[in-house]
Amino acid sequence: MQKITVETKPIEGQKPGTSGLRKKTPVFMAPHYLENFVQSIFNAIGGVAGKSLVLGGDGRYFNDRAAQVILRMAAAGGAARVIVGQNALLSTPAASHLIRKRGTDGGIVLSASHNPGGPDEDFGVKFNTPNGGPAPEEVTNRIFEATKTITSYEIVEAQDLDLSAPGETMLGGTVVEIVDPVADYAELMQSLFDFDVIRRLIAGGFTLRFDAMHAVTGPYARTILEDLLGAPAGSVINAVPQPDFGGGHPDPNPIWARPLVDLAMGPDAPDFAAASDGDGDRNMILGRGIVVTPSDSLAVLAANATRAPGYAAGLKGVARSMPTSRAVDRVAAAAGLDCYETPTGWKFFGNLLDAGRATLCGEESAGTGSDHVREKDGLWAVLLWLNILAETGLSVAETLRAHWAAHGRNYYTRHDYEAVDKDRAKAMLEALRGRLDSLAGQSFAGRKVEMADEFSYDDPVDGSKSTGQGLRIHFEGGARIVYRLSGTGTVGATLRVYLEEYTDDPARLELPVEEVLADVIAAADEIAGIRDHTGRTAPDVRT
Ligand code: VG1
Ligand code: CO
Repeated sequence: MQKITVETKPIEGQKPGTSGLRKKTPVFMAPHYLENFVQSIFNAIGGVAGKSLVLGGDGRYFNDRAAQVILRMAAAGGAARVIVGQNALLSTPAASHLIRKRGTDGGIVLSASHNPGGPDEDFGVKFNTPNGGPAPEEVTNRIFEATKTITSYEIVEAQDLDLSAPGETMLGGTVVEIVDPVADYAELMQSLFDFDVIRRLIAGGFTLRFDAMHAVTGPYARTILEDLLGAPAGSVINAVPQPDFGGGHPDPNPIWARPLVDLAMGPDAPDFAAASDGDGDRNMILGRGIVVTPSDSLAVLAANATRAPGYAAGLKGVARSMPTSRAVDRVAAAAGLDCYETPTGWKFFGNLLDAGRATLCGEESAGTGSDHVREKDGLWAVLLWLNILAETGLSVAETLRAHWAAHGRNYYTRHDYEAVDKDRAKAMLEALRGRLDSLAGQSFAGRKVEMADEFSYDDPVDGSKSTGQGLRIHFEGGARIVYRLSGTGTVGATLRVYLEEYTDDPARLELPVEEVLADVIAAADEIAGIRDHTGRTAPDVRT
């Protein structure tokens, strides 16, 4: 087999964001773009000679082509083994599990997650380290540095491999092991949850609907929910992964999963409904007539996790990203658990999980997970919910009401302003940053600011520091606003404004979210001048 060295030049902008490198698909398909980035990953980890890797993706357009290129490059680099999902498919949590289970030197996940897919949409490449988690900043910085100095990459000349059936094949000196993407993951789930009790719940007439959104969780959900747990055929919808996710955004939120939300709110609502995203790490949870806010979901799971066998021994601690509502903090305080606050992005949970300081982690962006892998995990959250409901016999709505009655309610919403002009978005935050120190004591929309700052994080495990992680305004009485720019978008800037208000007044636990947060929303615009700076009068997405 012929190995060739291709001369190349650094390509600008190959800086991994919140979760890997994401760009428009044509950018990734341009000559040398993918190859430069992959070679830079290899260079940043000291080459792949003699190493083993996991490889798979969410099935979006270019997933199959990119996987073949990466296999040829791994072979050229002398990799000992690449474990690749059948048809180059692996959900993000399944990839994380395989890396850990097989003790590989890391893995590459091809996904732009909840971003749309297709020839003119988005593609992404993410490197995960041997602990199974997204590369921490120290590694992504090294990858980025490598992209700036690259002069050549290595690749073997070979025909495409047939990845359509499990088995082993050789590519040069590299063993390519094609695995069923679902099997190991389904086994892991059965080790954590009481499948018998969930099976009995379903057999007893409990109805559920899971929307795979034409993305990677389809095969996983079919196997686990329908085949293993006995949900009737058709309980999993949009279950066949499509390269363009059926033309939508595989984003489990009330905008993009509208039909599922309408179903849950309508007369034919199932007892339980859920959806996941492109790569299977996010989740949306709904009950009859109710949408569970992701921050509340994390809190409910933390409060009830010990009902599932995998967590019966108790939690070591919990962690949430800074913009996530503080509902889980109240659970932790009540249970005497440590609660950590990290920057946005799952990579910041890795050290806490590895060090045994946290068992459950979550983000407001529909991400929840535990120490079973080092990624957030959509189906895991669904199964933990089902295990809890099966044990308590309560409905989703009853579970939430009981939770609010016990801990109070953190009303929460996020407003996203998408594809804003980058310079204007940055100017807005820069202006606000300059005024942060003067805000305490001032009132906006009738709310008095108690404290304002910019979040930075000192990792308690390795001492690394991450600065510039979001501007925070705390109000007297417990309300909070956070402003930050997204690190996963591919067009302009996305401004995220996170809004929160707390109450434990029993008469105020079931009010419309927008009503409770009306002042806080008005204050967010008054303080930052969102309209003036961005020219936008309303957010594009409210979650
Ligand atoms: C977003 C979310 C963040 C999440 C990240 C990756 O990042 O806010 O919580 O970890 O996406 O999730 P940002 O920088 O756009 O706010 V996924 O499912 O897109 O890998
Ligand atoms: Co995702």
